[in-house]
Amino acid sequence: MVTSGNGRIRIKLHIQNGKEISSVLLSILMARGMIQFVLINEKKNWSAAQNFCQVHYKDLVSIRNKNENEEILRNANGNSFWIGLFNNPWKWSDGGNLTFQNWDTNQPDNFDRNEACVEILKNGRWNDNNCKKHMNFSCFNNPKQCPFR
Ligand SMILES: [Ca+2]
Repeated sequence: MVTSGNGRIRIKLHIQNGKEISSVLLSILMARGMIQFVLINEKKNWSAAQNFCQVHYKDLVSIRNKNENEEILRNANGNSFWIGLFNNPWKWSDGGNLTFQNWDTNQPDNFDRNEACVEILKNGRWNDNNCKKHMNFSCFNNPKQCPFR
């Protein structure tokens, strides 16, 4: 579903298969800088999600401020999903600086010393989790490449 508002295009799209025509359309829109974030409704472990985003988009999503945190949450369907934050010390998959953090209460806890990847919960807060866990994830394009800003 594509809706426009405030001169921007928001997309809420459920991709069951990355090869569907819908994801091609999405790639074009993202390449043109018309949208920034997309939630992939396909469950993968963190590394597979990272790879998928790097192949089909730019990378797993980075969140640099509160506005971006809310923006990507808006498309989330009330489910938690992987974001591009990993390892300790924490860093973003796209190499960006960690300028904003939004951990949930008592997180990150590195539970069982086995949590090196980060999900965003439905309340918008972050939790470190086991990288092997399969869940939805969010990819983004590079705003610097956006010709319309
Ligand atoms: Ca945790």
